[in-house]
Amino acid sequence: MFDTLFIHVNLATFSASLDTPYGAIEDGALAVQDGRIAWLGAGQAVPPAINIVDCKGKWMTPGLVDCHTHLVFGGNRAQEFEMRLQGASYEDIARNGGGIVSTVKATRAASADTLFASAKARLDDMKAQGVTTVEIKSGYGLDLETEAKMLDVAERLKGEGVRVCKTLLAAHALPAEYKGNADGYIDLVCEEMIPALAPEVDAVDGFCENIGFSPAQIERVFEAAKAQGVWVKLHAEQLSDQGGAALAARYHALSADHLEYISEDGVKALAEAGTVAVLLPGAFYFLKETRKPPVDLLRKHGVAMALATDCNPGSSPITSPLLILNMGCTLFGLTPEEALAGMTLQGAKALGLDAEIGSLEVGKCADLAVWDIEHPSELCYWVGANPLSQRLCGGK
Ligand code: DI6
Ligand code: FE
Repeated sequence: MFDTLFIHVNLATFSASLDTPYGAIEDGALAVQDGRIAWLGAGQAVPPAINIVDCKGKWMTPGLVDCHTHLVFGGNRAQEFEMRLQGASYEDIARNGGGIVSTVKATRAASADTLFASAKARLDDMKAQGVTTVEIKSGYGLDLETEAKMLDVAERLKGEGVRVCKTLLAAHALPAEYKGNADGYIDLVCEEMIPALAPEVDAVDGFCENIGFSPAQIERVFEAAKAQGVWVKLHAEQLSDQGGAALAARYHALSADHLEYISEDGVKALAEAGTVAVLLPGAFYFLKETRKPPVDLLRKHGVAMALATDCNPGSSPITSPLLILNMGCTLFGLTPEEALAGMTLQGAKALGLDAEIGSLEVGKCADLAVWDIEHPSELCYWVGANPLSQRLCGGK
């Protein structure tokens, strides 16, 4: 006897073993036992279960995986939004003491409880749209104490019925106290912050950019992460081509993220290393960028593409994974199947969790979303609607 059996449900499995679009099994059933998927198949000979849920023809997908967020931060940057609407650029604002550095001030000043409350509200929005796994980066502390505070808040969010992956993004921006001394700050990151916080995190990230850190500085961060045995990932080629993606690939990064300015050589490097390309159309939209990531090249070289909200106060104040699915299609030209795979299986891969989550397969965690839709493409189609009917994380 299984714990729970979902019947009359169309399954968008995203399983590589099925070659139907979306890995679909129509009018199927899925059984859950001890928090894992224990059985699934077409609807005829279903196994017995204690609890039977008739889904009446709804669709089930893997729970959504948001593999790139900056969910924990103090304050917000609506006033910068006003400035940008009057013509200031994101880079102008960053160079004039606004931008990431202004969120750093607010995050340092905020108590852990305040940070928790605001992050939880954003997380609740995501969960209400089917998210069962979220990655959360630090990076608005830029000192050991505040980076640790952010990661503690992320840890506390694990109590909210969602899987949380924690990423140390100490190399996000240069804090005011290190102005003119970026190498000195990278010393601090490599010698103190990474050794102290590596045991708390799943990965180490950085921002490789003109307004962030150089490839040489990021390489030092990656070496320090490697010494601690932690995975790396990188914000690369968002505003210019710095060769960050190739650098990330050399360190077998889980993912390289943004990639609007990536070259074909960068794409080839990702393909060879098996590094996932995480596309973030929310930031592209919100910053009114015009250069798109080269989706055709990523396809041509067989690079896995994930999609994420990049939820953050400066470039993507977005808590809706469904809106991002739509933007992935309308702005970047993904097919709905690619977009949905990007927020399930490929998102899981970008977190190194694809053996556990991201598709409907026997043995994987029962992280499930049931949607009141007639076809999976609807999840990319509606703007502002929320057809979620049921959400389970680890069978609960
Ligand atoms: N790129 C981004 O889009 C975010 N971080 C990054 O490295 C922006 C973060 C912010 O503006 O607060
Ligand atoms: Fe980001």
